[in-house]
Amino acid sequence: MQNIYYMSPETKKAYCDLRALLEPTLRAPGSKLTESDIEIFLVRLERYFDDFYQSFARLYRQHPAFQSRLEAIGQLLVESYAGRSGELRRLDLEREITPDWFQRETMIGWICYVDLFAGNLQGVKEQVDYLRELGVNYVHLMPLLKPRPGQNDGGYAVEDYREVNPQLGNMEDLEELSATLRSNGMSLCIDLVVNHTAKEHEWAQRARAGEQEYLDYYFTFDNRTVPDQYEKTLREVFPEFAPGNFTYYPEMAGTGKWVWTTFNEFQWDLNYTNPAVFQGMLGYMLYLANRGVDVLRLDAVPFMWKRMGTDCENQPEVHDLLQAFRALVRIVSPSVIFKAEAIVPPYQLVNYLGLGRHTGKECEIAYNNSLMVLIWSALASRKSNLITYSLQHMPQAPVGTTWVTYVRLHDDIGWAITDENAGAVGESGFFHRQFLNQFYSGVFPGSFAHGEIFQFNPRTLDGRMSGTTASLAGLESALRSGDDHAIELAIRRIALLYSVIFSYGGIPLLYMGDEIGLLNDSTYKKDPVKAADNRWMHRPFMDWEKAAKRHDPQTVPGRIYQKMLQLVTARKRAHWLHAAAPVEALWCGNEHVFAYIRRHPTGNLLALCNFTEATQWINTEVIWNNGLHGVIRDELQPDRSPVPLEYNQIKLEPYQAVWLVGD
Ligand code: OTU
Repeated sequence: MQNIYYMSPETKKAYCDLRALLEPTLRAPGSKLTESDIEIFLVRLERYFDDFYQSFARLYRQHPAFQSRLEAIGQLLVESYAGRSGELRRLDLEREITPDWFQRETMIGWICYVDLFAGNLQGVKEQVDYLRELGVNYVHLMPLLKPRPGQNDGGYAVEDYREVNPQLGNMEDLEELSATLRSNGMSLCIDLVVNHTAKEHEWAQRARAGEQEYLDYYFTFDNRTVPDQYEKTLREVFPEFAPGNFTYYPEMAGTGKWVWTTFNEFQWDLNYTNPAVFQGMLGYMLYLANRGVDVLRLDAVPFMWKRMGTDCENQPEVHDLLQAFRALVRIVSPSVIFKAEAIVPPYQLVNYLGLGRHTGKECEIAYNNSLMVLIWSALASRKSNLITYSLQHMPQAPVGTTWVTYVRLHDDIGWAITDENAGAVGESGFFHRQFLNQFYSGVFPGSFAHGEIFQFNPRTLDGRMSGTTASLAGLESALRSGDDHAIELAIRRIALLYSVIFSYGGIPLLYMGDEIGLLNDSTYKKDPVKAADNRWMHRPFMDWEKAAKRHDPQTVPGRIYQKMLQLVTARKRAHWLHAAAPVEALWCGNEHVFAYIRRHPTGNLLALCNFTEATQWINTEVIWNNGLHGVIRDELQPDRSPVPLEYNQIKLEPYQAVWLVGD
């Protein structure tokens, strides 16, 4: 032992015991591992053991199977390490010496559904040139593991984690695609649904058949007594199509059981108080890592631990689960990173990047849903007060982590604006959220938006929003009216929102079709599997006819596409946008302009964003007071020409964004 890493006596003993147990397996006759492979494994085991053990023991020390699970997990690590390809092991080493690979300003993300974009995995491979042209180097393919038949919540109800959805291809296709992406400098992100399985998953089927071992994989109850107690403090994620959080199965285990189903009836919440569930999910993680997946998007992580009397979200144990998983996957495949899907209030969100005793030990990246909600809020209200105040009061992403920033995704927009933040800028949180729903569903007088409310809850009057970026930003109504000015404004709004997520900090995600302004798609209503869920309106098929116009600046898709390329080019050369440069939202003296600064040792970058359809002026003090000097240039302009500062004012055209830097 190198004595670099501190371990308590208990941990050290557990480490030495496990190591002694694993060494013979590592060196077993027939093992493909060379002496140097084994050394690398053992160095990593030593490095990450404490991270793992602290959390694992906290969660399971009292469990009768604690020791046997610990040993089985050790064996699983060795087996997975031995099964990792030479190419992936090389990538592990490369990323170990470049741990900021996902924090770099060159990162550009892309998300799509395999079938909607290109039919199947083979089709995606054939479209790699399209992604290259856009400058993409991080590709998130929406759920592609084998889902249950029929309704499957867009693939978030997985029947088999070791199989690909047969409609999209098979595991070999996925491995081939990941290799193709890798050779093009692109990483692959896929969804791993960690909170629940489909009720058709093998574990669930065996639970339904009454096998006690598998009943313990889920939360099952004989009657409503305990579920009713939990329900008192639980929220409903899908109040319209899946009210309540428990489902009754009359035939189950012979007697009938209530099962915990936070989401749809067919999505069964896993019971992580059982270490067998932990080990099972770890097996899936390592399996997928070895197929060449670079980023695991951990779906619905906040719900992974339940505690009576709480909303059963964001419980402290969730962070121990993530830390334990994180450490183990780092031992086998350190090139793989975790993305937390936690759509929770800002003060909870940062925890998923690891705070306090979890610092540096949890997810590397997490969705910044606060930023997403706030840009849409600013666009509707034409005011920067709420976004500025809220972001100022949101903690920075900790060192070594970063956000995933986005304008739109496959989900609805939930108006995660806290009453405290709204109150601080003189708004009522409740009424502002109501306003946003009215605005984006097009009901509010003068609204440019075309969206629909998702999951209206008559009890709380809460509702969320569906619609594509372009439709919510006014392109759909502008095209219908044929008004050129309105079309121009809508295009500028799209570019404005994307300019924020390209520069605020984190990996910007381009949602498929936003680069050519795809509008809401109503064809989902004809598909019985999708019809009830209006989130499909913003999950359109790729429109290759529109895409064919992307190089023609006379067309609407061409105008949007050129602006996207401009953002991509500007971001990739802007070293200020590396995630290590802290970001700070600023007051700039004009309440219609959202301002933020990226602080970099070589000088700062100041972004100014006009959230209105009118010209805005800002006093140049904001430039000089924030560490910019000399000739001021706009990094967003292809020629970076000096910005005229007439009468000590900076002029912003309608919906214009600038990224200012000094000499
Ligand atoms: C996720 O979203 C997925 O993104 C959804 O598409 C799925 O339907 C869902 O999980 C179930 O698998 O509530 O409205 O804090 O907000 O997990 C979307 C996390 C959701 C949840 C999030 C969930």
